Amino acid sequence: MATTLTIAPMTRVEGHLDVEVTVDTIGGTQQVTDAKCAGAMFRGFERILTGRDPHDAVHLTQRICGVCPISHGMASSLALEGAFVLTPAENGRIVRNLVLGANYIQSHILHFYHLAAPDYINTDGILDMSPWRPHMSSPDMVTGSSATALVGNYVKALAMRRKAHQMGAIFAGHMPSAVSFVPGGATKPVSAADVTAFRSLLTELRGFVTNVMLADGEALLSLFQDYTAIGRGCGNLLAYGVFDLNSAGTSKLFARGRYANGTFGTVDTAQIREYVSHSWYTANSGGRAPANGVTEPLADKAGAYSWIKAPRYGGVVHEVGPLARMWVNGDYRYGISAMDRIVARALETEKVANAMDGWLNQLVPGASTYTYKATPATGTGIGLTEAPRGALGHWLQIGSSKLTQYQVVSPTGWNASPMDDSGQHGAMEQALISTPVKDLKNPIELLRVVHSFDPCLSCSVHLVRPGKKAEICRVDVAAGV
Ligand code: NFE
Ligand code: MG
Repeated sequence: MATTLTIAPMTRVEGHLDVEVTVDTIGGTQQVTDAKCAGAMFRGFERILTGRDPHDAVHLTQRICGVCPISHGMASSLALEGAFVLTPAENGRIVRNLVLGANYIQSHILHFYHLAAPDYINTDGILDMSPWRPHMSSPDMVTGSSATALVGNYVKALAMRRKAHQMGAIFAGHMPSAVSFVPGGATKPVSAADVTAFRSLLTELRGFVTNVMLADGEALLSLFQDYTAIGRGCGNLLAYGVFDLNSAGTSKLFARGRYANGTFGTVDTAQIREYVSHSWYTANSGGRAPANGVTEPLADKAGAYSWIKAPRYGGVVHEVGPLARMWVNGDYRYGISAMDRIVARALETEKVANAMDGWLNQLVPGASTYTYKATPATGTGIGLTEAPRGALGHWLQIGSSKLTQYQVVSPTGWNASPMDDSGQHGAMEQALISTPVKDLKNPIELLRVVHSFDPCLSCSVHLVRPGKKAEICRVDVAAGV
């Protein structure tokens, strides 16, 4: 008999995510047979931006999210540089990469220790307190001295994240949102003392990532091998690429590319459309390329269940994120699964942190950090980058020197999207479907699969749905649905 499980809202994600799955027994295995992921909050940033001075976009879009603001600052800077026809100064390009790298390190440590690891640790008898209570438990969880060690690293990771923020703030002026980012580079002058201070924090963080986080990641991988076969999803991967290694953007630390139906391919942004048949937006908002996107909310729309639109590439569902980046770039090709996402993210942290040390050597203290150009009367720009959670794009148009159009397609929009007009489930929904669920009262498998994507709902729907009461960590088990 089919059972419906609702987790509303899902905890240990950024923002408001509701997950509803149907569980049934097929071939003797109790498993998920249908899944719906719903972004439960509308925010309207795209609408806020129109009519503004284009420079405002760098700062307003960073307020979309406190976890990945730097990526939004980077995407809007790149989009404005396209519209202004402006190439960033070398120092500015490097400074922005260093600040974004600091944000990657902070965000990936946050995901590994504070959002994902608790799904694998049983702290009974170790920590009977918040945030460890209430919690789901299962017999496969790490216990005893191994759990104590992981909890110790969880606490150390809090201090490491603070240091990553301090490091980024040296060139950002402020974290988590950067005040120094501008079209043309970054306004913070570079001094030799800045480079020394940054390197000192980076060296400490690199030690933690390599010696502690990667070791804990390897331990989880060996203990939870079954999760290399769980949560595969659509199997298609998309990366815009990130960390420009030259000011023309033709060389990147992570390449732009795609992997679909087992074949590698290039990325043509003309292939991207957002669909809304299952999202709370008007029909006029659907089937559009982001350059001409429309965001008209329509609460209570029949058949809709999310504030997230459904972005598709050539009509095909794609997953984005660290695994997609590492896969496309050739750094990680072991598999696509819940555990592969976690391991690829940890390995990516080390790769980015190591590259940052080299970028520090390329800074020229005292040299210009940005190139100024007056706002044009008209222009069009696309800013493609990678947030920690995956491919991020900003599309903008300028008319009469004001923003006339602004659209954001965020990583969690790709991963946590609802069904599209063809009825295809989003990447995370597909990853949930066929996930085994051993204990209906403790469906920990669902948390592990969802958390492997590191979803962020603040980024993906840019009013709380009236009449829908938020509840904390509720699991409804309604039989017979
Ligand atoms: Ni709010 Fe974000 C990242 C972006 S996820 S965390 O990383 O953009 O959609
Ligand atoms: Mg959008």
